[in-house]
Amino acid sequence: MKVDVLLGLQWGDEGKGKVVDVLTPQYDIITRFQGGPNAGHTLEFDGKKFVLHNIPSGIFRADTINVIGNGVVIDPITFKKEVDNLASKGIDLTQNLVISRKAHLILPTHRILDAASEASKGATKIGSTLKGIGPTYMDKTGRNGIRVGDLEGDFDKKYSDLKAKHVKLLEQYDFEYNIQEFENGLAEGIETIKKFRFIDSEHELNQYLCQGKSILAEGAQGTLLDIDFGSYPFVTSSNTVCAGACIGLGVAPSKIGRVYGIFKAYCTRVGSGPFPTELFDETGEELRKRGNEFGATTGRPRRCGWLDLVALKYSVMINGVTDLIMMKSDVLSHLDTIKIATAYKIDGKLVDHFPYDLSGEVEPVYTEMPGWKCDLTGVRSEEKFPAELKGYISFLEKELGVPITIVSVGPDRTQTIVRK
Ligand code: 2SA
Ligand code: MG
Repeated sequence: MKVDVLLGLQWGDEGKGKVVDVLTPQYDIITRFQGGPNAGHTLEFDGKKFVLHNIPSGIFRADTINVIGNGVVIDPITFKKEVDNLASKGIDLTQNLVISRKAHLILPTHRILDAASEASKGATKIGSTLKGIGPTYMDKTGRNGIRVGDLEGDFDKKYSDLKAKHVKLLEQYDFEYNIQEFENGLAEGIETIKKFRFIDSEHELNQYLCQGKSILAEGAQGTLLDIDFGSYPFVTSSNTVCAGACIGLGVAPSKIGRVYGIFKAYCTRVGSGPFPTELFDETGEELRKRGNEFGATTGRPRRCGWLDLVALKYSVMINGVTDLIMMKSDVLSHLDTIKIATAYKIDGKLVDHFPYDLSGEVEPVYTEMPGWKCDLTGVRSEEKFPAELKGYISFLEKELGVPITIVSVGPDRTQTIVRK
């Protein structure tokens, strides 16, 4: 058996949570391999809406095992909130969620450092979710981090040592903070994490494969936020691309099977950084309203724009996407014409590859396609697709060289059309 990977091809919020939920019945194990509570994966079914941050989206099916892999970072305080919130809705996680001992812990002082760093950058801030992601991964690569496995050992000593280091680091910033406020709930959070089984996830996952069990790796954020390949420095601090699944789970590249690449029929970005096809007019505002484009973790309004094929082709290449999944087609239903960027003009030159530097004047070159001008939310089969939507799909498939196997026409599980 192989590990299938599902990931976002844009700047996050492509609808990964919904698709994992739809695909879950095909898999025995769902696992997260990077990121942490900066993610916001929204799932809707039976008239209810759930937002997951640290917990894999397979948690709603009782017979699915959910694994938080070694590449993930966990904040005990927000983790407890997430667990309690799900428990209040009748979902007991203790039986089907396990956590890698090698996953790193986000400490209160990581969140303070995140906030202090962002405040010090002023207009050039990253627009981070302030969840402490950057400083935690810095400690991981700087070989100072504290891992889930340390909760079984001398966590207290390690915590006070690292906290003292962080307090020293914070002296360089002109930033006021109350450490007690940030530490509120830490002890309870740690107790909650300890209720779960800690595992050596690389061994367990490889064993599952040998036993013929199927695994789906659920990406967070998106390819264009990848620390290596995204629009650096306006990126997150982990490898969000397919290769990140190998590192964040301990599975070999030869064990990767299908790669599901999810994209929205348009494009959004939350936080700072370049976004060539961003719309600053009413069309953008309308997309935000119709698509309910607000951060699932921070509530921040997402920036909206046209689909960017230059970026999407790059993402398909980096991830080796085998199946494309197009989300939120229904959000474009009001438009007479839909634009798709097929190249950029930079310094008067036509560029058709995703460039090193996106920070200057990048003018998208658009192709226009006719809109479908009809409500798609009730459509349940491909035969009922309007001709213009079929045209949009075939244009993208031709350009990207990969089939679009699923089209989503609304947030509910049932609004998902698998193409033959
Ligand atoms: P961080 O917090 O250090 O990872 O932020 C660095 C950049 O990565 C962006 N980022 C995200 N972009 C889209 N969606 C994300 N998750 C939440 C959601 C975001 C929210 O699902 O809506 O609620 O605001 C996410 N997480 C990180 C971030 O905006 C920075 O540009
Ligand atoms: Mg999200």
